[in-house]
Amino acid sequence: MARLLLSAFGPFGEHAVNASAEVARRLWEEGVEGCDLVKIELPTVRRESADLLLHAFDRVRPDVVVMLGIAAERDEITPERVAINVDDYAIPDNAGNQPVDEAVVAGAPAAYLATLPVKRIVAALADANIPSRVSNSAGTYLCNHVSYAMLHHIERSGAPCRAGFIHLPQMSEVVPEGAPSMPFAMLVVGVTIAIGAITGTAPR
Ligand code: PCA
Repeated sequence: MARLLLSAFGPFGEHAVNASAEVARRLWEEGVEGCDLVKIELPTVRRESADLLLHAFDRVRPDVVVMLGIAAERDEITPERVAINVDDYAIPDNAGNQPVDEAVVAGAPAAYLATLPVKRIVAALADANIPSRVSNSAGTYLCNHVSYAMLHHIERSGAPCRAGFIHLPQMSEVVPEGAPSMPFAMLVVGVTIAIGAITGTAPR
């Protein structure tokens, strides 16, 4: 059994529903094969989000951390290759913070590579006909923020844990006709397959 910490974000900006939180809740309710799953929903607030996540990490001591969020302009599931030490928000977070060109962690390295098997995740999703690609930028907003903070924390603690961020499209059920999205059921299956590719239970 892999101990999995699964994080997701709640609503933010114009997104009254965040598909990542809905998917995480469904997986937590139904369970994921081969995983002892702990779920945490993070507020879309700069310091609070990472503080809560790192606190959960220290308590849970997971083997794997999968962080979820939405990238509403995308229509594919996109595991992120890298997290950068930059907070540069195009819109304020839910507490009104809008840092420009600031560090996530002052004095820390410029970037960390995710330690999830991003190519294996994409291959497993392709096998299931679920649109996916590796992304080389998680942006400079909250998703990159928590991803960087988590990878930095793991690096410093020396914990034997793999971690990374996966951006999801918004769920089709809540977007206007024609906007980029993916049906909720496909998102649930997709994230399940991604977790299987990480923990070794995927059928390939
Ligand atoms: N997406 C935002 C923050 C919360 C979310 O779900 C992002 O991509 O940074």
